[in-house]
Amino acid sequence: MKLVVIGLGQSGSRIADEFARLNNRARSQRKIEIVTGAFAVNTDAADLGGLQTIKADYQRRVLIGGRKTGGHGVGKINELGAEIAREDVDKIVDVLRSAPRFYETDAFMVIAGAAGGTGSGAIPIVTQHIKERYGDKPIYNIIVLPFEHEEANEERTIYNTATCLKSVSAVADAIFLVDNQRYVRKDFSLKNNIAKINSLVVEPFYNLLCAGEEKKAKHIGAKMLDAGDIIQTLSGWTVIGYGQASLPLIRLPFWRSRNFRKKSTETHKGIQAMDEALSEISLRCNPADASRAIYLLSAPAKEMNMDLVKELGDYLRDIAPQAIIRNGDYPRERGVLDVTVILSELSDVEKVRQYYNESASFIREVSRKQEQVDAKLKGIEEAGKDIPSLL
Ligand SMILES: Nc1nc2c(ncn2[C@@H]2O[C@H](COP(=O)(O)OP(=O)(O)OP(=O)(O)O)[C@@H](O)[C@H]2O)c(=O)[nH]1
Ligand SMILES: [Mg+2]
Repeated sequence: MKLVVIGLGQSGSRIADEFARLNNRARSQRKIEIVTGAFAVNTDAADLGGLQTIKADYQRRVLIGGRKTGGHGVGKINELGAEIAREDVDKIVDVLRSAPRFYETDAFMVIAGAAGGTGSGAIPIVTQHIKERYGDKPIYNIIVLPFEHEEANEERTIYNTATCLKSVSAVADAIFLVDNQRYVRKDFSLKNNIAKINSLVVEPFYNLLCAGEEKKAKHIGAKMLDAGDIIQTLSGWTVIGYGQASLPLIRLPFWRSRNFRKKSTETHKGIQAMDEALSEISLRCNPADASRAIYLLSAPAKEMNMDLVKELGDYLRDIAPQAIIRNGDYPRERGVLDVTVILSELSDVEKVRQYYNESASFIREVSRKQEQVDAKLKGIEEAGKDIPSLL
């Protein structure tokens, strides 16, 4: 599957840059392309300058709102991010066609952090306009949710996140939710290592996008997972996870026999990888709420068999009984067996509901404070009403 990737704001741009790097890896390791064009859009010139892989020309790194922000961002005011995006959206949508293999694109992926200003405000606008212009292709979002400490310390965090989520849910075909906090659960030092988080965010997409682009028979599984399967799966609120289990690289001769012990070891490893994919999923949710799901098993051809694929399907069916489940196998890699899982069309996402609820009380609080300020201002105006003005 081939994507045009567009990152908005700082986190969006950096993750788009990571997708560009993923494509370089696919090209050099596997001789295939999974990204037909990678673009970064920001109101902040310095952040655009800090990217590494997206080409450093004005058609790939697009500065918007220069006149309004002087190239310094919108300081977390996502209404301003949306306004600037509305003014410059034609520039953004037009530039996408400059991707050299644009016509091979299967879908668009637009990425932003929900808690900031530029990306959070721009993503619904850009998504909507891409949809209007290139309506024949699906358009997906990746929305990065803030760290807990940001929710606790910055008033606008929850409000920006809620308004961003509500707006994209009306326009995107599917929304991948990625919770920054999930990535610091096991390793708190990651809080200060955003680059590592970004590489963990995009890693699950590698095999998923590559599998359907393989041309060599030895890398095509019994059930190849292609763009069609992914497009059929993706809808509404979506999460993605990835897990792996290492396999012994050197086999002792008795391992070769297809005995019962080997099979159960493979199954065990497969389940272990799927368990990891589910527990490391990009946002905590209840798999039973998924109406669609997909899993991809990737392993050396020798390690793969239909029993294992079926076992994994049964396992996923148990925890997501409502879901239509699609699957694929991808003969690749050495020494590891890995599983990618997507749960989609989630009918409930507790975290999204929380943002909406908390934001509603924030809005009430803001208007109460504003009324107090207005009343005080009235008082001071009243006191000065008989003073002549020099204007
Ligand atoms: N995963 C990840 N999160 C990031 C990154 N950069 C910022 N964030 C998070 O994104 C949110 C802030 O959004 P940004 O993308 O920095 O904001 P912006 O879109 O550039 O908007 P302004 O700077 O306000 O104009 C916060 O929750 C950050 O923790 C990144 O590179 N990766
Ligand atoms: Mg910024």
